[in-house]
Amino acid sequence: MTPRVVIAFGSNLGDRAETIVAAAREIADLPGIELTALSSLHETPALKPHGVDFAAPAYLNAIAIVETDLDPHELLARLREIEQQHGRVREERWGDRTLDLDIIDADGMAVTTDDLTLPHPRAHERAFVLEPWLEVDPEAVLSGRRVSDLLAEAPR
Ligand code: A4P
Ligand code: MG
Repeated sequence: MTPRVVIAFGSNLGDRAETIVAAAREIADLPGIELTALSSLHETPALKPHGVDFAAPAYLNAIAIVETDLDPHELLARLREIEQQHGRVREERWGDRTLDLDIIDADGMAVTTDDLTLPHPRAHERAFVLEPWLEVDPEAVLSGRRVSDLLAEAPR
């Protein structure tokens, strides 16, 4: 079976919905990738390193499920290119952005390198990741825990 990879979208600058929909299409068009599910867009307040910031522009978040044999590092490089095409500028950590594409999980694979950690180290406690994921896969599991249980425990 082809590995299933979970990709998270986040945008809080520009035309957020248009950016996410366009990025999803660009991911679907990548060679060696089949997009099998895309969640709806969830509006969520910006989480900053010091906590939720209601003064910052709100995010739209979404989740895509893809099937691909691409190595996760290779996939990350493709996602970085798509972020760049949508005008992503990297300044402060967790700063406002037109588009953030994170790999949440790649079939449970464990990766710890300088530029890639899998599963995503913060996804398990983020309702803005877990909720859209559950929408497209009610049986989803992250690091051996049911995503529905993780969501029930996640701070709101
Ligand atoms: N990196 C390591 N592992 C991964 C992975 N699994 N997927 C590295 C993607 N990237 C991964 O990311 C920083 C570095 O993480 C990259 O160099 C990559 O090689 P970045 O996209 O440059 O910067 P970032 O996203 O600001 O950093 P970080 O720490 O990954 O942020 P998070 O944890 O992704 O949080 N609030 C709401 N409501 N919705 C959001 O989507 N997102 C963030 C970003 C903060 N607050 C938010 C949201
Ligand atoms: Mg990121």
